[in-house]
Amino acid sequence: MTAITSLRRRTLFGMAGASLPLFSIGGAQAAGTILRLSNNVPMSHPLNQRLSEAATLIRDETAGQVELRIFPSNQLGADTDVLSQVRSGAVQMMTISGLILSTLVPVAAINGVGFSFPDYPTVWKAMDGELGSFLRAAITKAGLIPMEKIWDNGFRQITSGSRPIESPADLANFKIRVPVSPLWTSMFSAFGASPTSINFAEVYSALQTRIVDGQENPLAVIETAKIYEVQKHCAMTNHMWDGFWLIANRRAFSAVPASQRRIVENALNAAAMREREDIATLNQSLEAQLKGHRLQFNTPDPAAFRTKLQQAGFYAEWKTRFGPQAWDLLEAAVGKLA
Ligand code: X2X
Repeated sequence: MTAITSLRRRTLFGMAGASLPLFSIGGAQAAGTILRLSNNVPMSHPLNQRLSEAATLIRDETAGQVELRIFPSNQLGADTDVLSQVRSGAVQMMTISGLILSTLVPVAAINGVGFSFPDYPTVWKAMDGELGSFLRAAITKAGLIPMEKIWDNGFRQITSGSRPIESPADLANFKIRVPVSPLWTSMFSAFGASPTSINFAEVYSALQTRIVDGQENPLAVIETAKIYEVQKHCAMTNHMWDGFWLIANRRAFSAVPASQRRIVENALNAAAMREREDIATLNQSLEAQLKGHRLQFNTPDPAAFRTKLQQAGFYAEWKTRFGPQAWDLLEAAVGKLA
């Protein structure tokens, strides 16, 4: 390929879609696609381990025509900024909590309703079933392409620096970081806490400098992002289940030839299933591991927290905000909530 054709190719690709062309300097290799995928967890998190494997598989199965480039640890920016970039096509893919995605697709926060999911079998039945389909349709309608399988973030636990959280009363005026999402703010306000919205990119330093006293995240995140270095206590509240949707910019993803797109989708969905298993395995050892890092654990009674949310009108409010169709799908999976 001459320099001129490769340049022209670049221009054409640049116009056709936001995905970047691959072209070799002075080589005969035809152009392909680079898909940049951003996420907020460290490389050591199973999500990035499985994404890396998927990237290798995709490269091999497309004979090098599609390169999935993984950017862990918010290297391309904080979640809410990267979401804008994925919408514009400057970044082609990201994994994102449905609750943060709800700033664009309100109903995507519904899996985060406090104490709705009792266990993992219920989570996967709902998210791989009708509720998940409903949510993917809403995401698609907003102009993004969600992969079929949602990745596990996990059941969330509350960590703190000053004192343990044993009951809802301990959350009164507690300065807690929450991700940028109305549902999170609403839920911790209902507990009487003082929530501050902060992107995950800033969480470690916010805890270190005591801008906030605590945060909440699944154990796999607390471990891999070394949150235990800046927190003392961990209350096993399991107050919500949270997952990562893998979304793509529609123009960029549609520009990938259909046969290659199928390879990408299959690899990513299979990787998500393996990542769920990784987290399940890790969940059996993480508490002991984190105790080894001097994090102190306690297990509060979830009933008191749930009652507090009920009394504050949290369920009634969110039932209205999500609408009857979505709420019915959630309740069909988890049972009556309010
Ligand atoms: O921001 C968080 O706390 C994290 C990593 O769990 C999410 O992406 C929601």
